[in-house]
Amino acid sequence: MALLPILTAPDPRLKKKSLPVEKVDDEIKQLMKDMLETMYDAPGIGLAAAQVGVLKRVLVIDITKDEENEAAPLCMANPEIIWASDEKTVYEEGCLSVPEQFAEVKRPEKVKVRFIDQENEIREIEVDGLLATCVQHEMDHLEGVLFVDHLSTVKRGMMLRKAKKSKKLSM
Ligand code: K1U
Ligand code: ZN
Repeated sequence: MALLPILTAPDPRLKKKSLPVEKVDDEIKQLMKDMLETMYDAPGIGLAAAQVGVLKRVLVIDITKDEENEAAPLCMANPEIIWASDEKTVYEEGCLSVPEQFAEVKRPEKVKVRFIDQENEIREIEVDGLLATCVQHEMDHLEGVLFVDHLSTVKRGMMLRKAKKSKKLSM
């Protein structure tokens, strides 16, 4: 397994659209494992392949793991939202690619997602709450969209400047 370097804004690769994978073969399975290790180490609750410079439609999520709870990872290739609720919810989101910045984003409360899992099986799940928010946040990365792109131009600019500064200070 390997820890992968996480790209931070304004890296141009974060603005690119990722390409579908043909199937979940050994290479994609290994990528999913490395992404999970990288996400747990960060720590974070989600990670899209674009954030580690791989422009493939792959993401991993685990909203459960902490000192008390066991890991319950979700690995998805080619995820598609096939239904979204009209009801919206607001969560304070963060992003490993926009360090130390948080903002409220409004998104559908529930979504149904179709994806290929780590065993190359097609699956459909309905998710809500934080998991639904996280799936949508990670799927945005596959389109080259960051959570700050949901904010006003002024707020986005301010957060990206602060993220750049905080990265410089941590180096
Ligand atoms: O960069 C990412 O895409 C991961 C991001 C996912 C996310 C967070 C909040 C709302 C929507 C999507 C993160 O994991 S940021 C870090 C974070 O939220 C966290 C870190 C440690 C423990 C708990 C949460
Ligand atoms: Zn993110």
